[in-house]
Amino acid sequence: MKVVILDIPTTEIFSTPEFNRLSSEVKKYRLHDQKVKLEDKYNIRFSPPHTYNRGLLFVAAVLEEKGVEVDYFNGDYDKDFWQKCQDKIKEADVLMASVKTNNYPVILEYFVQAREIKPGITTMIGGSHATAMPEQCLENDLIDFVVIGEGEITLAEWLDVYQSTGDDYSQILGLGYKQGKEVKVNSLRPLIEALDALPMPAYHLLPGGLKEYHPYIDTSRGCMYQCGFCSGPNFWRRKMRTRSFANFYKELELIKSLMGDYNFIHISDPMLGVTPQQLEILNQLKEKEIDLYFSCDVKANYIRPDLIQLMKDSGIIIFSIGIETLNDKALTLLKKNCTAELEIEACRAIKKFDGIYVKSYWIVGLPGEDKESLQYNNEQIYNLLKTEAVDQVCNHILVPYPGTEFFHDPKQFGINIMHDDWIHYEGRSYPLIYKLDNLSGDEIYKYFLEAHEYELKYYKEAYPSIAFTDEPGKQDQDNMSFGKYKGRLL
Ligand code: B12
Ligand code: SF4
Repeated sequence: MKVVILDIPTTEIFSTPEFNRLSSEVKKYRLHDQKVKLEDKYNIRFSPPHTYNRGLLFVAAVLEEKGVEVDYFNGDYDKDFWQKCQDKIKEADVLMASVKTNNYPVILEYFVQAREIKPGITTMIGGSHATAMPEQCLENDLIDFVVIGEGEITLAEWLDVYQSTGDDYSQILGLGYKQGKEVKVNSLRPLIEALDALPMPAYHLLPGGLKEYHPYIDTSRGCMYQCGFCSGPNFWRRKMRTRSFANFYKELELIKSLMGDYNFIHISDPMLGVTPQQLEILNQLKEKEIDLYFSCDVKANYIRPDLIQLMKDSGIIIFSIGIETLNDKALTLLKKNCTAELEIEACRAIKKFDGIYVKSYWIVGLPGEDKESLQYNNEQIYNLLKTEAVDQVCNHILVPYPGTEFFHDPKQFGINIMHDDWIHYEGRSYPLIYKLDNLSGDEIYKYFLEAHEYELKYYKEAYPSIAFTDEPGKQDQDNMSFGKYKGRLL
């Protein structure tokens, strides 16, 4: 049996010339800032920025374990992947992809073409969007199977039925399928407890090898929080499971052996340093001389000096923290369990440690905001950079993703969603797909752009002697546009 996997992480961002100019300029300063504060200090060697979907590499590993021949194509690394993949599609039995909301239309576009190349090819999707909207996905003729939530065991069970003479999928938990024209969605599968029993991600399938991508690893799966903008809680049901150190370290050594001369890895747990097993992993990692540096995500709610010390001793030098907003009313509506004061205290506590770099993530246009609070956030962005409470700010516009209360019960939050044209469900796209009762989409976008102006104001003061001469906007357009999408299905 043959399977083709399409990994298409990058999709079109419908931006404006103002945004392209600002973000391109900001990006250059950020890179410079990172070079001065990190790369030169630690001799960090970052890998190329290509990205891959780690979930799909688990999927591929399960298929290979079951003796399936897998061809994997990565649209971010290889812009000609579609040319190369067509012959493989002709020979394949099944076509698989992972679906986040805004790459869904792009994936459908490829599925249309795949069915022209090989009529009747079986299709299967999984991922955040497929998990949040299984029925809606299956109503599309292009989708035969949907895997809801974690994929490994569901996929293995599905394969047994698919390869047998029978076609009874009704007993496979976590699977959506069609019986004739009727859409069927089975009950949810319990989360996988034995993470150590999972295969290692199939890194050997990455075109060009792992050294061509920014690598990441996790110590756990899941998250206990329920931030209103995140579909993670719907996916992971607010439970966390952690790997053993031995299993984590085995993957870390594998990654290191594949990443060439680069020495920086992102630890992608939604939150690191909360479970006792995660602390054990960090404690053991700090004893190893693996000569790697890491970035990770933390939350203000649980960060404290002894944990920061432990993380630093384990090689973590970039901490990303989701501030989102400094408006307590909006933070309450978000169910962040955190106040603006705590967010800032956490940043300052991390920055007290010498040589640590703090990235802060912000969301513009949350319910509970008004013009004054958005203006205040932007002024504070400048102040926090200036007083070195944070080193970097990354702004996104709110996207009410399927799987969140903001999407399924928007009125309760004063959110008005305009359409479900998924390609626009991206935190930098314009025009916005929603407005608030008290703020139009254009008003929110104005504050989003101004946030970049405040960031630039700081950088220009911090690095007055730097002049960037490249054509503004060009670099960003190259990075962001994924020109294959034609939108003919919308
Ligand atoms: C780590 C993370 C990242 C990492 C890595 C992302 C990646 N490439 O996978 C980084 C930082 C790069 C990232 C970036 C982005 N992310 Co992110 N990210 C997460 C986070 C915190 C955890 C996801 C994770 O690693 N899961 C573990 C892996 C193993 O699970 P998985 O990838 O889902 O795969 C499993 C199943 O889904 C299933 N599966 C998936 N696909 C398929 C396909 C088949 C055929 C089968 C059988 C099974 C299957 O099996 C896999 C193995 O169990 C979640 C939030 C959360 N708490 O879940 C957000 C989340 C997934 N991200 C999100 C978004 C929007 C983004 C960005 C678009 C943000 C942006 N504007 O740039 C980018 C897109 C990046 C990209 N190029 O794909 C959203 C997706 C929402 C949605 N409905 O689309 C989430 C849910 C957060 C949110 N805001 O709600 N992200
Ligand atoms: S944003 Fe992060 S902390 Fe909040 S629910 Fe999602 S994964 Fe968890």
